[in-house]
Amino acid sequence: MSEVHYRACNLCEAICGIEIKHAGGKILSITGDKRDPFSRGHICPKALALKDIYEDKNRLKLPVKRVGDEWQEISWDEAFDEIARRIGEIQTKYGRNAVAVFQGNPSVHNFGTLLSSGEFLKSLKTQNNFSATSVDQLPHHFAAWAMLGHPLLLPIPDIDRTEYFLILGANPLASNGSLMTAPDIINRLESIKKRGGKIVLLDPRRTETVRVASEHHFIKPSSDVYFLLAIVHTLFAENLVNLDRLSDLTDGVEILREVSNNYAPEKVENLTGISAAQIKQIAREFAAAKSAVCYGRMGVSIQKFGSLCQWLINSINILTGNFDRAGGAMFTAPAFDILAASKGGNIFNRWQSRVRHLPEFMGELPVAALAEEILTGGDGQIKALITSCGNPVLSTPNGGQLEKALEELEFMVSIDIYINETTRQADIILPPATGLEVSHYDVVFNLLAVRNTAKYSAPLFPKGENAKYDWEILQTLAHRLSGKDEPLKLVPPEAKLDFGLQFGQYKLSLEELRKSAHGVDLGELKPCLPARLFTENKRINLAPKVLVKDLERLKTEEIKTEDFPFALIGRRHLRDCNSWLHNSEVLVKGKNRCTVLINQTDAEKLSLQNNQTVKVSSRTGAVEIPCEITENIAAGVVSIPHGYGHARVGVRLDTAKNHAGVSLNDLTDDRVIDELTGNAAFSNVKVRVQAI
Ligand SMILES: Nc1nc2c(c(=O)[nH]1)N[C@H]1C(S)=C(S)[C@@H](COP(=O)(O)OP(=O)(O)OC[C@H]3O[C@@H](n4cnc5c(=O)[nH]c(N)nc54)[C@H](O)[C@@H]3O)O[C@H]1N2
Ligand SMILES: Nc1nc2c(c(=O)[nH]1)N[C@H]1C(S)=C(S)[C@@H](COP(=O)(O)OP(=O)(O)OC[C@H]3O[C@@H](n4cnc5c(=O)[nH]c(N)nc54)[C@H](O)[C@@H]3O)O[C@H]1N2
Ligand code: SF4
Ligand SMILES: [Mo]
Repeated sequence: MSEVHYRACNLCEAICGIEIKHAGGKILSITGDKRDPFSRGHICPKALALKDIYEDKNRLKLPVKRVGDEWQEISWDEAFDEIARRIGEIQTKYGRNAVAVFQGNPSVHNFGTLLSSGEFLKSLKTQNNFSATSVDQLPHHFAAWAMLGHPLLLPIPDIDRTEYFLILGANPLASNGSLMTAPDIINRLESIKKRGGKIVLLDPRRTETVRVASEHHFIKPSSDVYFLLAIVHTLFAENLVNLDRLSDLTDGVEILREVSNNYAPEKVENLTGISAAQIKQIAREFAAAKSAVCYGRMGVSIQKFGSLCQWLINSINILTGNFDRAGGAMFTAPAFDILAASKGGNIFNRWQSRVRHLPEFMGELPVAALAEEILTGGDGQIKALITSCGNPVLSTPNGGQLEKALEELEFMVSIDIYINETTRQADIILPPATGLEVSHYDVVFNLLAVRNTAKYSAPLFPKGENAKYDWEILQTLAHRLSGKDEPLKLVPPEAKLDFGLQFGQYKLSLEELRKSAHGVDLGELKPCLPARLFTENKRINLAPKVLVKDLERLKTEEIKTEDFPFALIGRRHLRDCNSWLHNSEVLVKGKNRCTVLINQTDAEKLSLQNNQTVKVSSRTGAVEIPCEITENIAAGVVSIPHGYGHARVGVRLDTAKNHAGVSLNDLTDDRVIDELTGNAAFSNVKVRVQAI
């Protein structure tokens, strides 16, 4: 007799409802849950990987310790004892900051991890705290903090009601949406056009999302800031500015007029590759639409001017009255509100990285500084590293350098399910229970969703005998590291969740959510400003000094060199999930996806044949990779997906090794960053392409 289990898929931000048929501990099928009010039955192929992760023979089940080239299973107690002792010794000898932490992407897809990591960090008291945030969405947080007073108060495009959706540097048809939790994104986007609206997309590549767009414009990599300034310029020049309800709440409109003064569309057409006429038309249509929203994701976040871009995107929404209004950029009202107990205040540049003086933000330093902090001797040098849910060798700029740096560490611990490109260098790996063995409530992505919903999923399968959850590992480490005498008291995340739900605005409880296996709908996004602002004066700051000043950097932008004539960008594929799902056979089968895309004209100039192996080199490294000649990428631009490069010695990922590919981040540059925040600038890496 088979049974049915309902839960949310936690592999990406879309949190789709899934229906799992199972019998005797075996999964029979995974399909979309049609009764999930948010995802309405939609899933993507990645959901099937939940089965593969559960059954994966490479997945670690017990702590392992590296002895020479061998891994030995050890008990949890032994592992915790040794970690506490070694970390303690290193911090005593070299100081608190000698121990660094890197937390990766799956941390935010697991509420237990998320709600326990603060306690863990506190026990270490290190300023060398890093995460995937600084290779991703840091500029979004920065702009939200500078303008609205809180880094997590992120404006979400209300795509279910908008009439005009202007997208820069996002590919939701592959990524399923980001900082915009919107399951079934394809139908949500199609609906915009069905109701007479328009979708305009700016991307240096003709992506999967072009299929649903009304218009696509090739934009030169990293030139979005000029495009956005020209839109702002046009709004002022043509009297299209109308803040509507927010005009009494907003400061700095005149400053924005002034700073955009120099950026008439005619001045930026060569820089951006988009004609002045097109820029003006987009500005006019945007302002004239009944509702409109501008949204920019990875492509504009991971560039030299990422923070300026996110600021200007918010500004365009505000200047046209499309902020905190249906169909514009809006804010959620989550049932478990992590913002409820938080305050505003300064969270920027309270300390700096030792070597390059990169600024702290939200208690973190930019991960572009991690390798040099390990490699550069002197007081405050990093001697030990703890990674959790992360694979920075494949995910951070100049990963090859970090890989070498890890060899210099005196001690390294990884909390991870695999021996992969990063964790293979650890001394001890602590493997948590994961996926279908874990309960789920989305604390983060309900905050970033296009609709308010809530859903709790219990584990489908019990965790293995002797297994521990991530939160148990983090809380135990925190307890041991803090050296307190009182006995360890583990607090399950459910306790915190239940408390937060009951004190939340819907007065829900965990018990109620347990009864609603498909999740509960809490309605569309509602206007909430100024109440939800965190600025001291409860006003929107349209022209934060720190961002206005950063415009000065535009004048000193470097030009491309003859040595490295191509601009390298990344890409995501529907069946990839950053670096860690290539061990799933269903996801990796088919055509090789780790190729470099190159435009037809460029290929002709270099006399390349399709599928020929080429050498791509940059300041930091070189890779050999098959080329894919296409008209779907702008001339002068090439693209490689990130998250590959599994052929390294010692990696224990049997399936991934057969689809190894090369790592994009062996080419990206830790020195090329958004200098304001230190966020990695992965877009527009200067490279050379040669036939071999
Ligand atoms: N060039 C370039 N680089 C990029 C990007 C890009 O677009 N271009 N994208 C960036 C972005 S947006 C991100 S978010 C980062 C991601 O970068 P990371 O977070 O560093 O890398 P992931 O590939 O997500 O690796 C996740 C790790 O968590 C482990 N893991 C999976 N499930 C669990 C679990 O339940 N518990 C624990 N403890 N571990 C688990 C996996 O085995 C893997 O080691 O990559 C960034 N890097
Ligand atoms: N299938 C799949 N889904 C995922 C992930 C995955 O690895 N695979 N990762 C998840 C994660 S961690 C994240 S953060 C999200 C990211 O979600 P998205 O941001 O939607 O995904 P990307 O594919 O990185 O889209 C970035 C787009 O920016 C374009 N681009 C590059 N440079 C520029 C530029 O200078 N200007 C402009 N305008 N565009 C540029 C690229 O061509 C690309 O199409 O996806 C999530 N979902
Ligand atoms: S879109 Fe994301 S949440 Fe939905 S099934 Fe795919 S991976 Fe899971
Ligand atoms: Mo990400």
